[in-house]
Amino acid sequence: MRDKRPDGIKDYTGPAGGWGALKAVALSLKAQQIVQRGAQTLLKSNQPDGFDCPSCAWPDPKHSSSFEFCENGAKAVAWESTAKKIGAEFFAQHSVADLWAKTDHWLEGEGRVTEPLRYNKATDHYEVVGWDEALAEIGAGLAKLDDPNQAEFYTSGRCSNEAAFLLQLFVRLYGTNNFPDCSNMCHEATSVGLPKSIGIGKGTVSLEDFDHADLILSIGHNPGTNHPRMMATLREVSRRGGKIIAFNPLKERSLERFESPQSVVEMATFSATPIASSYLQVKVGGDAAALKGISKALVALDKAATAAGESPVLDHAFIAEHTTGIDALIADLEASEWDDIVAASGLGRSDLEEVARLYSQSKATIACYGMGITQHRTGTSNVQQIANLLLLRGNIGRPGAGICPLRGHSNVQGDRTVGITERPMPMLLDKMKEVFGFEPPREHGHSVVESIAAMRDGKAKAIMCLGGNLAIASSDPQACAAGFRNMDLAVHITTKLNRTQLLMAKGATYILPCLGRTERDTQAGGPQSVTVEDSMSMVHASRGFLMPPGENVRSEPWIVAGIAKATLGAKGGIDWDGYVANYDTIRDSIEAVFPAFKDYNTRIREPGGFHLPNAAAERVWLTESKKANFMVSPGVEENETIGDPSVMRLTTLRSHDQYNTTIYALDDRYRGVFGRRDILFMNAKEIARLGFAEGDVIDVTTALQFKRADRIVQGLTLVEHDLPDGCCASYYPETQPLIALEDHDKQSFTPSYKSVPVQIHAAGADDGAELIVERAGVAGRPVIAKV
Ligand SMILES: Nc1nc2c(c(=O)[nH]1)N[C@H]1C(S)=C(S)[C@@H](COP(=O)(O)OP(=O)(O)OC[C@H]3O[C@@H](n4cnc5c(=O)[nH]c(N)nc54)[C@H](O)[C@@H]3O)O[C@H]1N2
Ligand SMILES: Nc1nc2c(c(=O)[nH]1)N[C@H]1C(S)=C(S)[C@@H](COP(=O)(O)OP(=O)(O)OC[C@H]3O[C@@H](n4cnc5c(=O)[nH]c(N)nc54)[C@H](O)[C@@H]3O)O[C@H]1N2
Ligand SMILES: [Mo]
Repeated sequence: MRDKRPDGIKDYTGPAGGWGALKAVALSLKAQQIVQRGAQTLLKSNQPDGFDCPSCAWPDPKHSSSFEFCENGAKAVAWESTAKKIGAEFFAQHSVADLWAKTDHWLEGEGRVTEPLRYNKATDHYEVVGWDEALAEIGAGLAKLDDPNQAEFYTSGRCSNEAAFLLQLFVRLYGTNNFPDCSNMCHEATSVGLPKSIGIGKGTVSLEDFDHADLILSIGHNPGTNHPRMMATLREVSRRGGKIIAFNPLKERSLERFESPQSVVEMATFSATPIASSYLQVKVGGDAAALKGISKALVALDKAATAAGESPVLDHAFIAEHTTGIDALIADLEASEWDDIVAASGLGRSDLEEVARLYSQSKATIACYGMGITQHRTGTSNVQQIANLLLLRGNIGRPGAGICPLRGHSNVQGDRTVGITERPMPMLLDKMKEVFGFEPPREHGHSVVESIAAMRDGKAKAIMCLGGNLAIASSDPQACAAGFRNMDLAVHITTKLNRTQLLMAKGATYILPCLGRTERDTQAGGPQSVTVEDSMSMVHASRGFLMPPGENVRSEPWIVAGIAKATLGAKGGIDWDGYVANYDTIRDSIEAVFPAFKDYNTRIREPGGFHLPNAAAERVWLTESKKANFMVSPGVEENETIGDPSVMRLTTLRSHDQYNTTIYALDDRYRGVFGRRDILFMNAKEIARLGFAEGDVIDVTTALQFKRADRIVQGLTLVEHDLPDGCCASYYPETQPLIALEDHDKQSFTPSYKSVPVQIHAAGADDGAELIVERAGVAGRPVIAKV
């Protein structure tokens, strides 16, 4: 332990979870002034008759009798059901210039937006506008574009199946497939990679499979923070002797030790359950090499076993019956040199061989992964290599085994299922045509990266955002700011105020306030429920019960239908009012387009909902070859060879107190950071090698291919953290300006948020550049990014 650390930095020695988690829940309820109401709300989260927690997409245990909530779910619920509100008075008081100078944390922290707003350039204020007027103007603005492909329709994955389905119907009838969505920045590598490997772009496991697995590979995700309810599952696996192997450049505390807030014994005795049995600190961006090393070692074990007359290690019968491409895969593995694998992964050969050995002994393995795998230039092939490893031992489509991508937003998977995609399958469009009698556009639309480029380059004229904080969540806020300011029309459907809504279009900008999951949604046909799909393809109903924050706040389906009507008039003959009056009718249409939703309205009324069919889990492969395919990706390096020892690889992380761009508070308890976010983590040896000391204030610039004068973030403080050599880490979104829009996975367009080549410099003078991302930290200077 060091004696003197920078302000707000401590050595955190406890487990994840435990009393700290319960204390954090109490504090977040207090901060939102809802101690009474908050506790009542939490008891309703993830219950059969309650609302779906808006935080993560981890499924709920089927027979949950006690309440299922977690620290970060509690923070999300508290943040949404806050007693704080911003309406006419707030916006009269604060000009946009005034709001721009506030931190992102402050903007959202002011509370729920309660009135529809229109920006007035003359006064530089948002002003209250009536719904009818706003909708009519937005409709006219969209209707007058020369080409529907000049409009972009962004969705963030919190919206319900019902809102998402109405949006895709409206937008396709309007005439474009421009559906950038948060998935494009998240699990797109899964959506693109897995269909080629196993014929479906989703995970194949159910929660019950975890009861039967004896090995969990946990790759590039941080469940203690981002999927805390998963910790109960991992804890059970560990307690019954299952092995968990973690691959992560950071030693995440929850993967080391976890104290269950729901275990009376652990809480009373301050004991904790060890989680990972092995922890491999892979280099940032080193997973491709690590996965190849494990597969290579596995093939070698198989050869040795066969030679010795022992039972084989690969599942040859499965491979022969169910797969293609094994020979090419083995040839590539044999051609991959151990020296290259070791150098690129940062892991020892013997460590990778040991993983292969443990894997060869496992009867049923699940591989879980998150953003540490997908947000790379090789995101798609990283995902496919995980599938390869599982297929080698037949670990897909049998109990206790499978692939488990940990989805992000609570309904990001559902939004995709019901048609939010810029690259629709012909089958979906044919069905839309059959059910609604119009010819939908066939041309592929824009993903996030493509939309931002179109906005920046003047090809797009209008953007509508159903939730999210696109300009800050995306890479390249420089391009995003230029793009949003270039618009003739920008519309934000939102619960809270955020930075993207302060990038004023050169034409008109609107903010439309919507209900959250926790709130009562009453329409002409009575109280309504919505539906969502979790990470494991379970669809269930969600019904809020709190009073809406204001009488002018509307549901997302209501707003989307309103804009559709105002834009399209009678075109298409859709009964938008009927849909809004009774969401059962939306679900009937979803069922008509997607047969998997058979008896939708009946089945969501059963407690726990229903499971969507998953062909790969039944070993039916919906690929062109009708088999599962081993996908070969040559080489082991995902980035250009660095060569220059001053270039470090930066990965961008979520703290324990944030939800994507929403910053609940400035602490990151498990990593020992309190009251600040203006930090660059690096190991002590590397800090010294680069000629610095812990606590030094530095500037970071983008290196190599995407270097540019304005790709700089100033004023971060160096903090020692156990990371592999050559790697550093910072918080997302503070270092967003370092990531070029063009730096993404070629196949899926997922930005390379987790592997940015950077250089570190002694802090230069703050040149007063315009501030776009979080001004964070009690100590040190504000983080400055030039825009
Ligand atoms: N409380 C809370 N819950 C959330 C969210 C939130 O912000 N807050 N966000 C939601 C969303 S949208 C998503 S997508 C998920 C995200 O959940 P995660 O996938 O867990 O997301 P991250 O925090 O980005 O970090 C992933 C982990 O990858 C590791 N990592 C970084 N680079 C690499 C690498 O190159 N290789 C490997 N193997 N690991 C690496 C990091 O150290 C970190 O532990 O969580 C969802 N749930
Ligand atoms: N550097 C870096 N960048 C990243 C990532 C990373 O790991 N590193 N992760 C990426 C990932 S995985 C994702 S998913 C994206 C997230 O990108 P987004 O989904 O765009 O971002 P969020 O921060 O989740 O959006 C928060 C905003 O959503 C609005 N909101 C909240 N609840 C509701 C609701 O119920 N309805 C509506 N209409 N609005 C609501 C609020 O205004 C809030 O400000 O960011 C990506 N960006
Ligand atoms: Mo995400």
